Amino acid sequence: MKTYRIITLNEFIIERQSEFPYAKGELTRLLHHVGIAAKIVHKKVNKAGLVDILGEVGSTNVQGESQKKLDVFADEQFIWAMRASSECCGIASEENEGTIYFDDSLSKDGNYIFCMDPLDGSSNIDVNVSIGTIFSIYRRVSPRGTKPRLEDFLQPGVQQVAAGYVIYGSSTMLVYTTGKGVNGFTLDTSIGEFCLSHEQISTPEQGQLYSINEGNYVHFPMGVKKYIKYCQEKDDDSNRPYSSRYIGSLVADFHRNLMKGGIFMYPQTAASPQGKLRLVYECNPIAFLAEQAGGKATDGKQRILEIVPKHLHERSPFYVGSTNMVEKVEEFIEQNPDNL
Ligand code: P6P
Repeated sequence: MKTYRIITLNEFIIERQSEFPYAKGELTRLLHHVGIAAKIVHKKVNKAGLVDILGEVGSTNVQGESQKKLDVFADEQFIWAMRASSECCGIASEENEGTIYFDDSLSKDGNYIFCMDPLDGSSNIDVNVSIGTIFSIYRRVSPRGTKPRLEDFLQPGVQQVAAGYVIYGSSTMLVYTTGKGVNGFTLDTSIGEFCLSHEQISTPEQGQLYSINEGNYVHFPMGVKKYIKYCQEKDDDSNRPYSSRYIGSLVADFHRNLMKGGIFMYPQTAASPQGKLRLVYECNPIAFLAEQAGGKATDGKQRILEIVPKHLHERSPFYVGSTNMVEKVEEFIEQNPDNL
């Protein structure tokens, strides 16, 4: 009888490191340390209701949002892990206005920079809704051994060498890509290892789910309004109406649509004329994963991964998921230009 043996994240990374176009151990160490930080954050998130780690630190992050202790904790853990990897020389994080750089001997020669939203959807922590860490890895473009420059962090998404997310949900999963497909690992707490559970994830080119905050409907571009109505109409192939599914936590909404097929949309609204989601550490990593799984990601007009960021925390309208659905909403947007 064939005995099934689990493949741990570290074993998988080492097995696949020959696919990585740079020095073998570098990516291995980076992703290994992402895994360590994810396990530490998992432990805290899982007990959030039990220990006094809820509630607000009292400070606010660069977005003006009140920081909950878990945001700060997660930010610290991933910064620590990246420093410890000795491969990362700098970090951009949603929780920090400026970039962080490591000038200690261990890390200042690192070839990589790390961009992250350490705990996205944290407003859901208190109500036990899935939340996530989103990350993106680039090779630095400034000279090795010098202080990283803003240009290292404002590269277009096509330059990502790896990207992924951790979803802290009914189970904790790490899902990542290095440009050779998308693989998912589920944390087995009995052995403290992320184990390969979803190999070569491929997202359906057509889905039945659409995800958008319809509370903003009146402010959406006309093309988006028409697409939402299209999703709600019955058609003769009985594909539609689609079901609306919206959690309000990007990683949770995206992960469900990635696995089942669907589209996630966050258009520009009155409150967020450029969209709400951040290009560098939310849209780009999710877009890389979507494309690697056979899906698509645009700002409604252009490929997300080709946008050259101008500012670290800049926002972008975001449409991501099953290719047919993203192309359909782009069609509606093109046919219904807004006289902005
Ligand atoms: P809204 C969470 O705050 C977040 O950044 C994403 O995780 C999520 O997709 C979005 O905002 C939800 O925003 O305006 O619908 O509550």
